[in-house]
Amino acid sequence: VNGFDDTITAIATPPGVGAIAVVRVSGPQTRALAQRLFRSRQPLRERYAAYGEVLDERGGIIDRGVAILSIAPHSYTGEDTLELQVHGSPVIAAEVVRALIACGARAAGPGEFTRRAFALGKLDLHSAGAVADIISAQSRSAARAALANLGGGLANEVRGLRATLAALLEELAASLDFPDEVPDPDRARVTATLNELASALERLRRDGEVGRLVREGVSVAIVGPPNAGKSSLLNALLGEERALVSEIAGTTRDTIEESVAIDGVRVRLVDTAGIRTHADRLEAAGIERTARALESARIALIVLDGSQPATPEAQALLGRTRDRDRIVFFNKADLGRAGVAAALPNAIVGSARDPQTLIAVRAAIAKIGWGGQAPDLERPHLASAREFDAVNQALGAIDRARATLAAGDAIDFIAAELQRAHAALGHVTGDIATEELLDGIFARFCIGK
Ligand SMILES: Nc1nc2c(ncn2[C@@H]2O[C@H](COP(=O)(O)OP(=O)(O)O)[C@@H](O)[C@H]2O)c(=O)[nH]1
Ligand SMILES: [Mg+2]
Repeated sequence: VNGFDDTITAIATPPGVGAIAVVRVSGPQTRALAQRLFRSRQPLRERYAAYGEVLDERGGIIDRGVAILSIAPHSYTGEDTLELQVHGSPVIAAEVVRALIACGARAAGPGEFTRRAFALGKLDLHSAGAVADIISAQSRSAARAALANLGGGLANEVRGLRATLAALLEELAASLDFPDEVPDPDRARVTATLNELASALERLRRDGEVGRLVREGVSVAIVGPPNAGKSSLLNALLGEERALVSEIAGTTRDTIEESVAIDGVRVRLVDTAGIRTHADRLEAAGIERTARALESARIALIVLDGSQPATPEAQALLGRTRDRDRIVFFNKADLGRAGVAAALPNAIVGSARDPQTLIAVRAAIAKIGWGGQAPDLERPHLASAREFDAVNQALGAIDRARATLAAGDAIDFIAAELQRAHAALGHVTGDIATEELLDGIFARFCIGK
């Protein structure tokens, strides 16, 4: 891409009043605009902060502030850029943008600065997505994981895989084009290369699942009969008295959701109304919500009173959740173990008041949620459904190519599949990207980013 011919501008700081507001400019007219609209005693030097006056198109002073000029290609977008830091008044920032537009700049659309950076080769498409993920991260660990994606490591890896595919394709093409001179490629060797490619892609997909986990967290529904100690367990895991605890059955009638971090992963704990058959109307509505919470949660944490013989409700709940990911916790072990079912060897027997029990519950959540090993947040990983799709398509094509090879079919079928895999991976790095695709990706950015 040979540069853009227009110059864009936008307020980069959030709307509203703040300490400072930052107005950004990028494009070929940047230096001329800086000359005209910023006046300082010392001339503006590349990448030095200068203090001076921000002017309007008639030379009137809008504000005093700081300007930083960056010269292409050493800037965020890869173009000449200017950042004007003015007092954090929306009126002033808007006035600065207005003056810039009056002098020839254009208002930038969402993500347009980053889109230019991508177009000019400053970052790959995967890293561009990471910029938006950092900004929208909901937890410290999600921000760290997104940051790992900023470096371009994943794109490099995917480009390596594409290069291997391209080399194979070239080899296949040569034997297709010159069947008399070039011998057919060795099928065993091609198969071995495809096996390596497939395992690299499968690893990418596994790492991607970990990233998704960190971003989205894991939901745990705490369910069980009234008075089993569900709210007590929630409070103990949170380390605070969030839910009302009482000896009166049916105290919790609504679902309460709170998050805790386990191994850096956000775990959303949903405390629910106890499940029992004879309930009043209000309580029945709570039980209805419990059923929904149970359905949508990744893990069911079933709390039963282990000191009492099991009730039919407890048995029904155990039966209903037999085939899903669940943790069975027999509470109130300090009062006895009459209700502990010997047939459930993985159940936790203990007390919501006992720190050792809480450790066991946390470990059980970690084991089901992410295999018990703290996820590695520093490794770049697939981050969007679009990227997962692309890798899945590439894997599918490679699988079909392997099957074709094994069946001894013609080389041109294999080449067609490898071509597909090569193209699919190009969508991850952005080496292949249509305008529609880019529109969709950058639409979720803020203006000024
Ligand atoms: N002895 C004993 N009592 C408990 C334990 N856990 C909870 N309780 C008590 O059991 C009653 C019901 O607890 P709560 O958390 O409200 O149960 P929920 O209805 O399942 O939410 C309360 O009086 C708690 O203090 C425990 O481990 N041992
Ligand atoms: Mg409760």
